[in-house]
Amino acid sequence: MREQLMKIRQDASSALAKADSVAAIEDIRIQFLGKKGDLTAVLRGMGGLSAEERPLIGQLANEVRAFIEEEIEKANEILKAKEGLARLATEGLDVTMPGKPNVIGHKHPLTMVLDEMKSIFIGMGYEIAEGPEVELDYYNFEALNMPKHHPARDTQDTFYIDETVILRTQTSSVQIRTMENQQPPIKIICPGRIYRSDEIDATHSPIFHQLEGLVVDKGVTMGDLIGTLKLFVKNIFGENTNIRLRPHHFPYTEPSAEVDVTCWVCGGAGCRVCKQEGWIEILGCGMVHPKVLENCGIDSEIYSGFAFGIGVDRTAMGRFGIDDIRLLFENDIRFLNQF
Ligand code: 2NL
Repeated sequence: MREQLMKIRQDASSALAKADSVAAIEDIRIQFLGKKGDLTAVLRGMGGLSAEERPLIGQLANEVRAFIEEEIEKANEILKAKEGLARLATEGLDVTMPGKPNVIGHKHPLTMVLDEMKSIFIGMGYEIAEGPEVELDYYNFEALNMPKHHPARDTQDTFYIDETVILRTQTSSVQIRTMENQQPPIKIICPGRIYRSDEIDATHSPIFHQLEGLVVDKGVTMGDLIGTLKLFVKNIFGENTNIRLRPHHFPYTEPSAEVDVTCWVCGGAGCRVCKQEGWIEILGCGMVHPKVLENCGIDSEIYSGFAFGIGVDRTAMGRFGIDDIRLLFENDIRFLNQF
């Protein structure tokens, strides 16, 4: 029996040395230590032993069990360590691999054109003024000579927060705020996002951008306005660009004009882009209405001023040959990467 036990000890030990999985180790445990295992079978035969021998064999059997249990634990640990090493070999971090390159973006075409416009006016001594997009009806309409029910409000239908608060339809509201707070000389541009309740199509978006300009001082004339606009268009569209003023009506300027520039595609000969006209409309302007000056506490007997509003989106579309305004707002990388 002693020999049988020593053989079980030896067999278990060599079987464990060859076991290469958790399942194999578990099979060995069942084979040697299980209820129907080899060790149990030996112990069953202990009934036939003498009273002296029984405790000795019993003790030996316990030692063999303890030894095998320990060996099983060791085998499991070795296996775990081996598995860890194997995982490291396949999943490990290769620090010599090149890193993922950062994709470097660039300015949105609208921002490019807007930055260019700003720097032209800054070069002429203008300051940049900014204000809220959620605006009081007063600053957007009333102060600009457009009282409630004025027909000109129809062309600038907007989004209403409530009776008195709206999304601004032009950045003139910023200019009104500036004139309220500051006596002339005033020489500012107001770039920014504006809103109109328009149906979306290739040339209309409910959100677009404007750059308005305002100069108020003693003796400011229409000649100053025209000179300023000429300098601006030559800078942004090229030295050969000219302008043409057509009489118009805005409630906030008197006189008012719409301004065309010579077509940037054909140079005035007539083409598809300018619809054979040779001219493209890009902005509106005029001399600030005396009533608007008075609304802001500026004496219209002493001061005069000019103002203009340029569509940034339309200018960007012209400059880059973009034929659908929606492309400017969809943020499709395939489109934006072209600029
Ligand atoms: C356009 C072009 C324009 C103005 C904006 C303005 C601002 C003040 C006073 C007087 Cl504070 N005018 N801005 C003037 C003329 C045209 O925008 O096509 N607007 C519908």
